[in-house]
Amino acid sequence: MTVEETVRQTLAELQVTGEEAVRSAFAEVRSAMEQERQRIIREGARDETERQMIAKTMRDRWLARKQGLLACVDENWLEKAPPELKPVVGRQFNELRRKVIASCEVSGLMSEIPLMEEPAGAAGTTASAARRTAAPGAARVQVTDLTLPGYRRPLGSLHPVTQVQREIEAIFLGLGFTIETGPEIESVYYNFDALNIPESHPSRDDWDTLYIDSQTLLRTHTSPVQIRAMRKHGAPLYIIIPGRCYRRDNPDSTHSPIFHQIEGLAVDTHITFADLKGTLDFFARKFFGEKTRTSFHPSFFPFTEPSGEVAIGCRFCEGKGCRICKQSGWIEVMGCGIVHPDVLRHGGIDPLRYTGWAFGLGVERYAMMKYDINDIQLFLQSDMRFLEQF
Ligand code: FA5
Repeated sequence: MTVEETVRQTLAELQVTGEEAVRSAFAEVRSAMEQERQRIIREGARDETERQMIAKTMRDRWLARKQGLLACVDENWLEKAPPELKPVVGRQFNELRRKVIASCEVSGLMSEIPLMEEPAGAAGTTASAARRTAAPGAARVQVTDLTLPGYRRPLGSLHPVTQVQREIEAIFLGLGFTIETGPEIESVYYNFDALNIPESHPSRDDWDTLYIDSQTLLRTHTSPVQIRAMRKHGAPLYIIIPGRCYRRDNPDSTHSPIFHQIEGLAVDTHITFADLKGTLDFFARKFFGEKTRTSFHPSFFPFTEPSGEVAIGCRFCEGKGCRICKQSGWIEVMGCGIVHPDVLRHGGIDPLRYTGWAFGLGVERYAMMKYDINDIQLFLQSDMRFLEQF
């Protein structure tokens, strides 16, 4: 029975009823695939076009979604396996799939299939003419046909979130800030305690934070790197901290469980709220356009005192009030404030000598504003129709 005939029948029809029989049925399929692969490598190809065709045929024969041999194994063996054999069939299927994917990948196969040509002695004839006239059984050597066109690989581009992150970084680098990074798997101490976030704060709840164990979590913001950087570098300090953050937020058009933030931190002698306002106003005009107006509203973060929210004049209605700004004329773009003295202390910096300001913004939300994107989920879906626009 050929491998096609075998995989078009169910295990019951093949009278495979025990675990050992399942293993040997899969071993036969693996060996059939390996033999085919060895055969096409042994036979080689006459030219680049034929080599590509042989590799693609092998890939499609085994991996085509509908009629490929692997799809048949899935449909007839795995899906129709009796419940008691499901675990072993599942394991065997995964192993087979890994093997087939690795063995039938087109570029890998092509690199193994040799080009079969006559010896270099056939001077004066073209490669194909020489092949036609060559005596059967003449020695075959591998020749690369340099006249064939090369492979065209489509050019990629940076993800829109990375583009916006780099744009924001460039503005602050221009102001003399440097970039600092920190771990995404963070301790409860750095993520909450050192930032003055009390045990009772709702953000520490299991429903808001993804814990790894009771003392370790996926960081919910980039603020813990404030403490790490203060301890590492001391003051004065002018840094921005880009990075991925995680929250147990249900995905919707403006929330994603994985998103990016950029944190800013300036610590020096005589830093005041005026420095914060001046810097963030400059940043907003650079990023959103010179005519952008900013507004600072009081807010609360445990790690800054006083705390604020920065809003920019709505670019869609020019401050008149619309659906996007919820008729307020303003769109909130970041949280900020003067670094709490306790946070400086946790960072090993004397709050009587130094003061500081900090801010934190969501990069996806900036990309959404910049490119007029109405659903944050698009950033993570890897849909080429979306990504190709950037
Ligand atoms: C914070 O995370 C503070 N650490 C920011 C900060 C730093 C304030 C320094 C003061 C000083 P907040 O929870 O508001 O704040 O998050 C900041 C930004 O992250 C939000 O404005 C939003 O743009 C973005 N963000 C938060 N949660 C999500 C989410 N689930 N999906 C996408 N973006 C999010």
